[in-house]
Amino acid sequence: MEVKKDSFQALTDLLRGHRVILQTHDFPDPDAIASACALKELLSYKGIQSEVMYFGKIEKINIRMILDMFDLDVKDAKEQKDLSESDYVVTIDGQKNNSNFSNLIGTEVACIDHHPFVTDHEYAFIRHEITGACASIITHWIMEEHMPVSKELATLLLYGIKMDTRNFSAGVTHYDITAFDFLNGIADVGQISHLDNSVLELSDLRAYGAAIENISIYDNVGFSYIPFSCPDGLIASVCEFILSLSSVEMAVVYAERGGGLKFSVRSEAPHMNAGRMLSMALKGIGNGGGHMSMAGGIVYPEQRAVLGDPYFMEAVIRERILNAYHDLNEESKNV
Ligand SMILES: [Mn+2]
Repeated sequence: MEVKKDSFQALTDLLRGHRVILQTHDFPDPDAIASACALKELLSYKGIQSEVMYFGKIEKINIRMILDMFDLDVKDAKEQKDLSESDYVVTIDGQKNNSNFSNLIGTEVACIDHHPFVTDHEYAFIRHEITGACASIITHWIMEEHMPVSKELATLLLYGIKMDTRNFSAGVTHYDITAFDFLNGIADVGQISHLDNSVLELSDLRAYGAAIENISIYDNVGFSYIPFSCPDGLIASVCEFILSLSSVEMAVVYAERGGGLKFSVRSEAPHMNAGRMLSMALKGIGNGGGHMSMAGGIVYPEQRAVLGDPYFMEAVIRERILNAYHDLNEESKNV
């Protein structure tokens, strides 16, 4: 019988006898982790050992939870000292040379992905399916190979699919649904809902608390200052939280950052370009930019003095933001 070029058997034929590294995209999300760790198990079922690696950080609480809950062994690629060009690298949930894919020492021989092709790297093996989640591809292989699936593995894969399809509402295909149907009978629903309900850490509440304490609203713009340093993702979540207030059309949250300030903006105001607004507001004291509905920016420590007396800092920032906001509003009326 002829072996299909993108079949699981073609992949095992390629990898057998080599050191195999499964590399996810940088800052891996649940789908990337689930796909790589499930593939590791499936390869091991066929007698091939492999290691899962990533670049970037694992910051989000739900990802640290799945690593713990399912006792997963994923390695920070930066800390690996024994990599060699002869290692076989499988890129999973992403592609070599893409901006979210740092280069690992080794030879990229295979790619398993569900994103559109963005680079022209020549792989010896490609399994590509435009579908909601990469975890669906691995699930179908598991079904085809009749590998016994533990409750833990099914839960992990199901969670990956659920997260990448935003709860089966974005980019879902029949292929995802058949994978889901298979996993659903085995997975632990309680663990899935525990993960769904665990997006905040106790320490995050300090940032929310400070932001709520300091919130002020002027002309539908909500402002808040967090007087200590916190990760970008947390500042952005606090900003989205403030935008969810019914009286707020644009939210501006900034936090201390190494002597300077870190900004996050979210806007649902029609015709208001958040990126342009922040870039105008921070002109001369830092940098800002982004998209229509979201933006980020920074005020450098050496320019902080321009903001004047720390006591008035919040008022000065508010004035700069509101001026930019009104200028852009006027501009949009005149076109
Ligand atoms: Mn994915």
